[in-house]
Amino acid sequence: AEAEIGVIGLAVMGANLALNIADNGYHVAVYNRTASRTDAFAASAGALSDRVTACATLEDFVAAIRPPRPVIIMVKAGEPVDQQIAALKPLLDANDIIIDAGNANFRDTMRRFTDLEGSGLTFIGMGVSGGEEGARHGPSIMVGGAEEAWRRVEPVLTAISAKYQGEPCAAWLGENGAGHFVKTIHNGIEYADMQMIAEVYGVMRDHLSMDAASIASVFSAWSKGPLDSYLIDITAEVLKVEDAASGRPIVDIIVDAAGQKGTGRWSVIESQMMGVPATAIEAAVAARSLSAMREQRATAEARFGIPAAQDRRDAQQVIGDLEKALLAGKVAAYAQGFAVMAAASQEFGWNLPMATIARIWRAGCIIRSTFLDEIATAFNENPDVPNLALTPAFSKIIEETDQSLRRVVADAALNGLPVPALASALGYFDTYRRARGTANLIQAQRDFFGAHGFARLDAEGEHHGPWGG
Ligand code: NBP
Repeated sequence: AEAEIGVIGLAVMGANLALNIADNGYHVAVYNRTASRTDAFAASAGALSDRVTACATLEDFVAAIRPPRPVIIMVKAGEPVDQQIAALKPLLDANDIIIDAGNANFRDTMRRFTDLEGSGLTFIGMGVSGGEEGARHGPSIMVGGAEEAWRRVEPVLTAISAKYQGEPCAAWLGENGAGHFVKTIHNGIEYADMQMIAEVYGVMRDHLSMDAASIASVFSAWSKGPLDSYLIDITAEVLKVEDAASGRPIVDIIVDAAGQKGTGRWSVIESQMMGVPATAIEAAVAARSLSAMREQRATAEARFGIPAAQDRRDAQQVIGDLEKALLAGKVAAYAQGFAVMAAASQEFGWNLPMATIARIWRAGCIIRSTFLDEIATAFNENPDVPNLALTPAFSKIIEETDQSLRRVVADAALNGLPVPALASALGYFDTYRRARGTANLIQAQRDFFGAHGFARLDAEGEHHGPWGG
């Protein structure tokens, strides 16, 4: 047994993670349910073959790893993970560590922790972000489990992780489901980021009548400013790509129906369960669902048409506003995502380190950006702030972008351009910043029909109204 670690599952993510591990000087054993995939992987390992032991059976795989064995499972999330754990369990020894590195629902991770209790085996639920490229050259790694177990795998995980100015983007975030929960919220924020980018693209395409190449130039310019991020970079890049067959921009040929695998939805469900609004993520998830209803949308357009265009403001002014609106929308989405994590930290007793989370998202993952460096600094300086928007740095961004967000949402409303995530960000800020809201009326209604009672501004205790009296 010479391997120091094992990887099960050699589809895109597992294969690249295994190569990354070998690249960092570790000897890795690999196994995949379907042997042909294992063979293909072994054949592709090239110069790294010396440090790869490809195994045809799970027994050979376990035997190839030096105990106590760290075993990374990188298979399709859900049932396959349970099946893989069940198959592994009888073959492993006490102190071996099973690491589920897929996109697990953290509630499944919590259940797996409970199921493995008393088995002598150690479990880690690990969120990995960065797609294929990240897995191969450095992902962001979010770890949940016993801190002692993390210490044992820390060297290899930090070695393979992305680095932000030399700092590894891998960290232990808390017990049991903490890592997978944080990965879920990462993906929820990713949904919001992508949706808001798509919304400003829509304004440029449908309101300013810009072609893909011109829109690409705008995103390229933005990537040198405060919006500098991986998602803005790839947006500029994809907008420039032409379809070989038609010579048209490929985005103009791609069907406008987005897929989703569940992490965005889980973010929304968990935030709702804890009563913490994540409106930008909700809007993004709903927008993907609406995007999938293509036939209905076509029917509705035929029935209602699109509102007539209003007088247009100067295009450069609109573009300037779009940049700032996107920044404002980002502040809302991240403030909401971090608030959801703060609530979950309380609820599940994780003590999530907010600044560390922002730090390990600065490189490797899909939402990597300079913005996250500012978030890390803000949480470092204000560890107990209830909302990112209230930190001095982010209050300032809101002040500087507020009017632009208003103009973008107002223009969009008058022109019938859908900007649900940006509009939700504005609604969130405007609700959050108003000390006297309108829920007094809701409380009156609730008391009227259900005798739910209300608090008074001028007296202690619970009161009822003189309804119908
Ligand atoms: P997939 O999610 O497409 O899963 C394919 C892998 O799962 C194959 O190795 C397959 O083996 C294995 N598998 C299946 Br399906 N059922 C199995 C079972 N019952 N027992 C054992 N193995 C089984 O692979 P992926 O795209 O590499 O993603 C892996 C994980 O990483 C997922 O949880 C995913 O959500 C997560 N993730 C993906 C990305 C990304 O960009 N793709 C990013 C971050 C996280 P087979 O070859 O025998 O069919």
